[in-house]
Amino acid sequence: MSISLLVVGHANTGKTSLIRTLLRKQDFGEVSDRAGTTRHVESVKIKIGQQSAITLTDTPGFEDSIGLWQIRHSDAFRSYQGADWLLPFCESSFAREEFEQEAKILKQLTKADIILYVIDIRQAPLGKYLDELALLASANKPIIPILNFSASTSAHMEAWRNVLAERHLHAVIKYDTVAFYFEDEKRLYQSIQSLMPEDYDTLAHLIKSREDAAQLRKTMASHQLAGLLLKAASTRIECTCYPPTDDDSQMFENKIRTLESHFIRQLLRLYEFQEEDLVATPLAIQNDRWQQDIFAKETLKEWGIESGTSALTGAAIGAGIDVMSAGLTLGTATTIGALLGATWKTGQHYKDTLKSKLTKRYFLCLDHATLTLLCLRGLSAIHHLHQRGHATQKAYELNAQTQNDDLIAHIKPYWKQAQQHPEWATQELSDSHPSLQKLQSHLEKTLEKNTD
Ligand SMILES: Nc1nc2c(ncn2[C@@H]2O[C@H](COP(=O)(O)OP(=O)(O)OP(=O)(O)O)[C@@H](O)[C@H]2O)c(=O)[nH]1
Ligand SMILES: [Mg+2]
Repeated sequence: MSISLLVVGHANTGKTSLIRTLLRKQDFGEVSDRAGTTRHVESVKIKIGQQSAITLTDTPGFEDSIGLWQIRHSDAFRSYQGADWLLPFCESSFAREEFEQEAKILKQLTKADIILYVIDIRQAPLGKYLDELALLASANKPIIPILNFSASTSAHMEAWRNVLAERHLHAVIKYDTVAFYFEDEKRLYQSIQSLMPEDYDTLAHLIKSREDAAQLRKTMASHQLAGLLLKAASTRIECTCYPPTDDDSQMFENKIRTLESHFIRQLLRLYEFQEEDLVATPLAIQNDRWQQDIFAKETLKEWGIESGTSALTGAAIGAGIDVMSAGLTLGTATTIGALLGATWKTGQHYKDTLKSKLTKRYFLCLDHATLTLLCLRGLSAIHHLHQRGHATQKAYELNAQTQNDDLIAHIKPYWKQAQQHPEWATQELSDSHPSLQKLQSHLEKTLEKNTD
């Protein structure tokens, strides 16, 4: 038997939205900022594997609770004690006519184990809401008030807590179906645990499986981002001429944009969101001359080549040409073979690149700034999706970038390495790829620090 939770509240307080976030599904019911969106009772189950743990029942909102309160205390129903008025009321003409919506809620009360009363805390605790609470309390079922819309501060929070405490409702849950925090959801399940001790283990199991799923998503998302960064860093295209033409640049930029959009699609699937939930502003790409990087001072030093000339670290325009002539004036070689000779331990890729340099082949590849941008955008997307409630209706615009110099310093060596492995761009990178694993672990640690 699963635990039956009845979700009730005034019209437009976020009842259907609450169910969507608890389910992690965007397609349950209909959500809109019009009052009276949900017109029918609808139940859905939260499962752990094949086992259903909780049944959630969505209801239309209360529309005229003051009127209903008056009917409850009118001659027709005044004499009934406690919950006894519910059945005769639901069979009366009131339930078929002016209180049709309310009757749909009241009919469910006897079937519920616990009532979740959803409150829009942007509203003060007005009389109509207190009437709803009193009508619900007459069913003698436990009530858990959900203070919804709590991501933004509300002047009414204290007032709500007070009126609820006066009604002996102390186990109040703060919630927001748009800015979602798992800790809030956990508190809700813990409150249910304390009200239904016989179902303690089922709920403990549900909490654990939700925690595990969140952790697994974070790990997989970091893995996807690490893959994107390695692929982007190792992507290069050979230019048809020097300096590169606009067509070359366009082709290169499109390759990088395709990689990023593939990553975003994977990520949305992982978090069970739709493409329209995340809008990526076009990535501003700065492509750089591959040669500049490879001929940077440190790289040359690694090869045992001293770069005394400023031409080697050269300016952007003409860097290739500078390096070419510098290479020849180093005095170490008049042929490629001799230059590559003595101190050569670094491997085929350097050789190829150096060779291409000296034979006037030019490549475009991503520079540090754009890789940093890709990394920060990726982290920002993951961070957002991790805390995006499944009831959110507004798309997230992916342009936020929070600087993280520490992380970038740590992961820079991996993309430097990737730049020397152009074959990574076209290969399937295996899960045990050492650079992929290390990069993933740095990204995951960063996400751990920033998300709950
Ligand atoms: N910012 C924010 N918006 C929310 C929250 N909960 C719901 N909304 C928005 O509030 C509006 C109403 O949400 P619904 O879930 O349709 O509310 P409801 O209580 O089911 O409404 P009815 O079915 O009409 O009674 C929608 O526009 C939601 O996107 C929340 O916690 N924070
Ligand atoms: Mg609704």
